[in-house]
Amino acid sequence: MAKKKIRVGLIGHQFMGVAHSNAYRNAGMWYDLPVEIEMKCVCAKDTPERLEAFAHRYGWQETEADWKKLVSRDDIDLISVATPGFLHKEMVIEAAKNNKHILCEKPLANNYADACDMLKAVEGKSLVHACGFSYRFTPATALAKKLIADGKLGTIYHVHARYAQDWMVDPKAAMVWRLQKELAGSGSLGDICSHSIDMSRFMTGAEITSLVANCKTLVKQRPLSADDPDGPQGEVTVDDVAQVLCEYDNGATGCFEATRFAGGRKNHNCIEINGSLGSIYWDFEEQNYLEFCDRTLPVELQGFTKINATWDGHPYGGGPWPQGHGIGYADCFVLEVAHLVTAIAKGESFSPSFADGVTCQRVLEAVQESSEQKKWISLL
Ligand code: SOE
Repeated sequence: MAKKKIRVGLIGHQFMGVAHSNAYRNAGMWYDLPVEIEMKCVCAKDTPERLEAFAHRYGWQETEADWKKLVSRDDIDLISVATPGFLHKEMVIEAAKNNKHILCEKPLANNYADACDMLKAVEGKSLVHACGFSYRFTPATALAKKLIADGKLGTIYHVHARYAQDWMVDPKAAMVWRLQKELAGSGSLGDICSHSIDMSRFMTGAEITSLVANCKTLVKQRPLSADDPDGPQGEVTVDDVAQVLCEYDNGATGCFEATRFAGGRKNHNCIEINGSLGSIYWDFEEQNYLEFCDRTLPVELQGFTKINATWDGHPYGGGPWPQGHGIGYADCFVLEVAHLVTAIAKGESFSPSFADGVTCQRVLEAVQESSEQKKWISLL
């Protein structure tokens, strides 16, 4: 029997637009889904020729220049929002009004109030909403969550996460939208610390209750054009680095750093969690592996064991490839989309949802507040 179709509309065709396109194109090939994904239409601000070329290359049937027309089409069920943060709110609210299921990239919004409005727009409607914390969908992070839920780490004492990149370390690197507050909301904080905050919530199930933070812009002026590094300069209005100390509702303490100034670090998204019975460590750059120290073993056998989380028996074991063959960055999005369309088909909710996006956004806002006021902020 022919499968029911989920017809998708994508807004945005840059980095995340590509990641989403690849996921919609391949999810049904790698996973046995209860629905068929139809890549109906892509919308982005570009010349018609370039948008056509994108659609052709990534498998979209049609193009549309006006996102309002896209989200109100009757022949589209799911809208993917893969645009800069300042556009999320209006697009999501309009899509919700038109009863579309929605996948919105992270951070959910540029501020907490907007994120709350977006959640309100989808609440009470029979639509599935998803916030794109894609790193949740890796075998090793799923295994870490399972070990913690199974009590293998015992009482959780510490979360220590660092998300370090280096694409802004050159002071002559040019201005981009991610460095402008009105477009991006914040810098490293919203762009990458949001992933770490969400990961700590995902793995531990604990919520941040208070925090103190320091956010800093390290290079305040940047060339407006990459072709003219000594030409006209623009002001960087977001943080280059965000550092946070926090407390969790399970009694644990946390420590986060997010930076784009860590020379040699390209996508060093790592997290260590220490408990009374053991510890885990994960680094996205070795994403198929989870390091686990089991303190219940005889002391001479203790230490971090590097577990390949793509073997059978692990949360995503028995996936499309034989065990041990590993998966990559694009696969996180494929798994995210596979879970999302399955949830839509079954009428179930999806996690991470807009509610997760809102919780993360509240933490991000408290970080900014703490850094500005130089004091601890309570989230209770
Ligand atoms: C850029 O810093 C970026 O692409 C983020 O926006 C993504 O969320 C992260 O996964 C990789 O880095």
